[in-house]
Amino acid sequence: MPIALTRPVSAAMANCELTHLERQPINIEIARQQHRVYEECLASHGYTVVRLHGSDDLPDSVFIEDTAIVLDEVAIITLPGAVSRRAEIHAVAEYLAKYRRVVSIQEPGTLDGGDVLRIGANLYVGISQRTNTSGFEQLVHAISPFGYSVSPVNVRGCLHLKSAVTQVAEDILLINREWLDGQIFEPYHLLDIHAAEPFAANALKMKDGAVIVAAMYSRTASKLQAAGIRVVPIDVTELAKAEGGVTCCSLLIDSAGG
Ligand code: CIR
Repeated sequence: MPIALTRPVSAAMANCELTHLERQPINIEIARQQHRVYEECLASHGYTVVRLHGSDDLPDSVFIEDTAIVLDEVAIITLPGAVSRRAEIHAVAEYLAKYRRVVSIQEPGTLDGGDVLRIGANLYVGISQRTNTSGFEQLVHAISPFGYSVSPVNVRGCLHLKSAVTQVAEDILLINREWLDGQIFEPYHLLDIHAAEPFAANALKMKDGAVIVAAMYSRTASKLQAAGIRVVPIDVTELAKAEGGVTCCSLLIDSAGG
């Protein structure tokens, strides 16, 4: 059974990193409730949800996606671009080391999991404010022996590559072309977000093909539905105030072994 690794909302989430948003009050109880619904959704779509322990010292620790890239052959532990987030990696590394060989990104490299879009054996890596070329090169070195192709993509105006593009069906990517040059993705069918919903490109495709989207982006959700995609809208308003999307609250792992 596939695993969804999660981490609870920190009591300190109000002190989260923010890059493109103004700080707004976050209701931690509502954030926790939204996160629980998100976990329940993953469970009802076939994932075993494994919740690591929380940390009130790590405001952004709920955004576990940024701490690792898990492939069948190896797990890459990232070095998050935001210094305040670096201590998040330890609990994740400890868990993943039970199931995978673990390789860690080292300074001067930085890499956030939100910058890594995997489509089968192709990995696209956002070069962003959080991920630098050394982090990219270390990732290439760690995984190309296993037959993965790894391509850099410059992103601008958003936090991560997956703020701008995610996979929503086998051959369909949901994209905001304002935030990257979409040319590299042209072999896929590209579905543009609704222009009034720039943050809507972050969607999470589950194993059964259903796609979690943020409920507030209903116009983009309608476009997905019109393309034949099964959409599961979830309220994530409080997590979004911390600049989090729906991919970043879990690490989806095909199987514990492998
Ligand atoms: C940060 O700025 O690092 C957090 N406040 C939000 C991280 C969101 N991560 C993601 O989309 N992969």
